[in-house]
Amino acid sequence: MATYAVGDLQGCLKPLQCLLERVAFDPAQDRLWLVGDLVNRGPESLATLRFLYSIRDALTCVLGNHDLHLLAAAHNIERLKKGDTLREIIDAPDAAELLNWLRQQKLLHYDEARDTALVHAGIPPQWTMSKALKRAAEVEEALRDDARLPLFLDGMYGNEPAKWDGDLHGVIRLRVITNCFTRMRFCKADGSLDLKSKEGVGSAPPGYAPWFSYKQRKTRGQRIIFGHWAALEGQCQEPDVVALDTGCVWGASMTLMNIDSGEKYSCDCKEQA
Ligand SMILES: [Mn+2]
Repeated sequence: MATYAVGDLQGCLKPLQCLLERVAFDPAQDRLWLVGDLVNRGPESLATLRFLYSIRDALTCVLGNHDLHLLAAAHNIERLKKGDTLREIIDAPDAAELLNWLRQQKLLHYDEARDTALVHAGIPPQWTMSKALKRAAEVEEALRDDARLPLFLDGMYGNEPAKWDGDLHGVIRLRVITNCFTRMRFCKADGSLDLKSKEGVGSAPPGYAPWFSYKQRKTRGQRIIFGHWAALEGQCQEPDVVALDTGCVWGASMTLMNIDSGEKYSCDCKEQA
């Protein structure tokens, strides 16, 4: 029995299957952790989601910004954008089943035995792991609640407020939490987010730095596996922070890691470009 983590899929099913074959993944025995952004932009969003659903008992999955965008579009809260490949999911006969599974997934997973977290974008420097888990649970509860889900999805969009404040409440509070876990790349030492820059570490706006780089980061020493930031090309200088998005949907590669040995595997995604 082995446990693997894989980077952003974004509807690229063939590279995922290539990786699972490479390690002879057995869904009856092995486990697969997913960093989120399971769908969108890539060629096979519906087939990817159906495949994941078929092996759901073997998965540990956190949600990314594209997964939340899918839920919002399916609830007619947000329109699909140019380049989105989500229509086939929304129109599928099994959409309700797939989306109902999707919204049960977490924003942050923490494996205590391995002292390892799984998150789409990251954990802001000012939150301890236990604070972060409590914040994530607030959004996870809203996602699972039929009455609260549309309100959350409707209030989720926006870059402001940029800074977390424990006194925030309602959908604004959930929006800041969601932005931290699913969209963050650069932030200030106090956790204020910049949600515009998407390039590599060198493109930090003045006063900002990658969320993982702060010396006083409260999760320092704990392992964090994340995706979302393709421009890092899987490189992160922090010893316990593992960047797994290697830009498959942009024609680069998809990366799988055995989370206990640290061994990495990659499959080419050229045909996706
Ligand atoms: Mn993302």
